[in-house]
Amino acid sequence: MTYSLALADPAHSSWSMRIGLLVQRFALPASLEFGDLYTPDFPRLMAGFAPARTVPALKLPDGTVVCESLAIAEELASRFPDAGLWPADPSARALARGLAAEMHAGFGPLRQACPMNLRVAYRDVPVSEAVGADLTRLETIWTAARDRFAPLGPWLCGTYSIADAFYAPIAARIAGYSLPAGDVARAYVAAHLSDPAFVAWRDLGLRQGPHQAAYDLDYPQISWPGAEAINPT
Ligand SMILES: N[C@@H](CCC(=O)N[C@@H](CS)C(=O)NCC(=O)O)C(=O)O
Repeated sequence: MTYSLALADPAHSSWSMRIGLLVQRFALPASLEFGDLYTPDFPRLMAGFAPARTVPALKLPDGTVVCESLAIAEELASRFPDAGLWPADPSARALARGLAAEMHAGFGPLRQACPMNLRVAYRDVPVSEAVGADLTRLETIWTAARDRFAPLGPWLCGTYSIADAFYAPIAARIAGYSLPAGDVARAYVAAHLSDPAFVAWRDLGLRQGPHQAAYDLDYPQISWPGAEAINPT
């Protein structure tokens, strides 16, 4: 038996994207199994990953099922220590762990107001106080990481890590909803938009999964932004 990963609509399931992107970016040996959200396909997929209730869910070679994105990422990092899922530098690793955990636990207003949709981009999206506070917090923590680790590479803690996979769907929202972003956030979002694994994941999202009407929002649509087109604050 091998590793298998239960995931849902690549265009919409942000938790699926985090782990799917991680597995693909680090070429980890896991087979991806997709089920369409809000269709009978989804419970059918999950039946094979009991007792998991949500995606992503990872089935280990011994049949153990791991749920919760952060636990899955940690388990993969332990099982593939040479892959470099966390930064090698201990300080960078500690910071990356905190960043990933903050994402896993937070940013509810932003996630709720701007559900992930890799198929369309909008402009003139109103930014509530709570969403604005989330964006400010992102700028703060991304800046703290980038100020320290920029010499090691374009990602939060230098090299691409679990922390970056966790923030990829946030980058997609900032781009796709034309949300205001400061200089650090704009550069970081741009790094995601031009990352080949991100591009490949979005391409999968364009091709796979049904149209989910619940994700249609009534804002003016624009074409998907290139890396240069993120809104300044
Ligand atoms: N805290 C969970 C959240 C997972 C989650 O909410 N996944 C959504 C898809 S993005 C899901 O499975 N929804 C189906 C359901 O709740 O029935 C994690 O980190 O994995």
